Amino acid sequence: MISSKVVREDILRMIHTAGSGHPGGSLSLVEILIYLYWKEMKIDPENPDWEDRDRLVLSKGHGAPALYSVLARRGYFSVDKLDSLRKLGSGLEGHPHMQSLPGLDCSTGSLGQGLGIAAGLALGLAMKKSPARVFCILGDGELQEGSIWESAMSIPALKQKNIIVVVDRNHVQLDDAVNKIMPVEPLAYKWRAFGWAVAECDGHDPADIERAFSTKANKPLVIIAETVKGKGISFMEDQAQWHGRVPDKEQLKKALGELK
Ligand SMILES: Cc1ncc(C[n+]2csc(CCOP(=O)(O)OP(=O)(O)O)c2C)c(N)n1
Repeated sequence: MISSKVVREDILRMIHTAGSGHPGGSLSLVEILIYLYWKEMKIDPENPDWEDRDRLVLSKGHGAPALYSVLARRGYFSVDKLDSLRKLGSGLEGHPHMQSLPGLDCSTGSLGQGLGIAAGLALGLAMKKSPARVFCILGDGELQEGSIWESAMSIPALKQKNIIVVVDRNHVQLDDAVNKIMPVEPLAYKWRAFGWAVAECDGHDPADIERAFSTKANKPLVIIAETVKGKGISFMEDQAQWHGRVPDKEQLKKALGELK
């Protein structure tokens, strides 16, 4: 299992080298993605197109640097390739493009679409009698998109059980706190009212993440993972200005130093 420190270093270096990208919402995803790719998902990095693999839909596609680091570290492609984030033809697009990189199960970036795609994928897999499950990661600001709630309503209505949603509840969206722009609370209550089983966890504590994923329910499961935007870097934590800002040379040095 890779350490979260390595993935955070990758994210910071990649975005610095690319001169573009989203550090805040990538750093909040680290422990969730590590848990999924090392402990929860049935996958085979040697055979990324295996039909019965579990799928991941990173609906908040701007968190791509975290996903690319985890995929590379898990063996889907060479770690050296991480230097080519956002370079034309590299396959490491600013937002995931599934035709360009092994290990990607879905192209995303336009917020609000991932849960609907995940629902369709899960339905298709169930019709084929595949044991595969679909994991879908949503941002909390993304929950302001109405299309999320259409899917949240249809998934329990269709009795879909091969789908697990994780909300990266970092409380900050593009330019301010979610609570100030359009509050999404009471979040657990809303999902329950739509027919979901809800588990809550500390999204940076691997044991607590594992506990949440082990929730047994006869309904689709949503995990609300409490996280910190910019987690691990003092001057980025909880700061909306680090949603889509690039660390310069000095800031990168300081950030990497903090991780040590
Ligand atoms: C449909 C759509 N509208 C706007 C954007 C631009 N955008 C990118 S990230 C973002 C904020 C998302 O906030 P949140 O879901 O909380 O993500 P996180 O804080 O985890 O990065 C916005 C508005 C987009 N990608 N798609």
